[in-house]
Amino acid sequence: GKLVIATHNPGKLAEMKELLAPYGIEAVSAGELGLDEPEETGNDFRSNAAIKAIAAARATGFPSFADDSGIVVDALDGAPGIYSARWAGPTKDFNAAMAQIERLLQERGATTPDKRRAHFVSALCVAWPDDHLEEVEARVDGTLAWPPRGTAGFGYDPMFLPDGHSRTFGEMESIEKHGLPPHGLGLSHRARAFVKLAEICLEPR
Ligand code: ITT
Repeated sequence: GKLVIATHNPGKLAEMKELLAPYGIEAVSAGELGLDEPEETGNDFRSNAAIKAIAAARATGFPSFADDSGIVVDALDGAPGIYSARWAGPTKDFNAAMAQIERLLQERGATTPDKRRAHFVSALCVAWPDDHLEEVEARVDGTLAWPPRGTAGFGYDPMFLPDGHSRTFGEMESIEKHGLPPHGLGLSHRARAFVKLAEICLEPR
């Protein structure tokens, strides 16, 4: 059947399409459909994912899949968290957003890896037109590198060094960031959440 991917973020959309590829689902994005972006008024990742998925399902009459995600920095009391996109401003300048994180870390004397802990969170929600919902959430832990490394991925990827790896997400091919075979199963927050969602409501074919 048809599925709407309720995102306007091209980096996310590319990853969601790759994760959905083995399921033979025909997906079309909210951006391609020209859907309005609902205001993300929730206080957590889960509620913002639900807001986006429900809005797209109601607008289109098709099941709709949304991700709300962000980077949570321990030394910054969890910032930017659900405000990760907003920290990049209207011009979506993630180099500036990463530099801002680094400036705040330096101010707090966070120079050693143990003081530079962070994790990405992804909340995924599928909403059906009858308002049925499935929701999952997952995270990946790591440390923040400086200067940023690599040009792959999007957002804060060049700064994020996942535990157990020597390269940042910005230095990984998407298949390795996802943790798809032969690299294991589920590395990124989004891939891990997707694995949980697939167990609930997707059948490979
Ligand atoms: P949509 O709401 O249209 O999906 P958005 O970019 O506004 O797009 P979010 O509100 O969920 O989405 O913001 C998430 C931000 O967190 C995103 O813009 C990135 O900067 C960051 N982020 C999330 N996942 C990431 C990843 O895998 N790698 C790097 N940065 C990520």
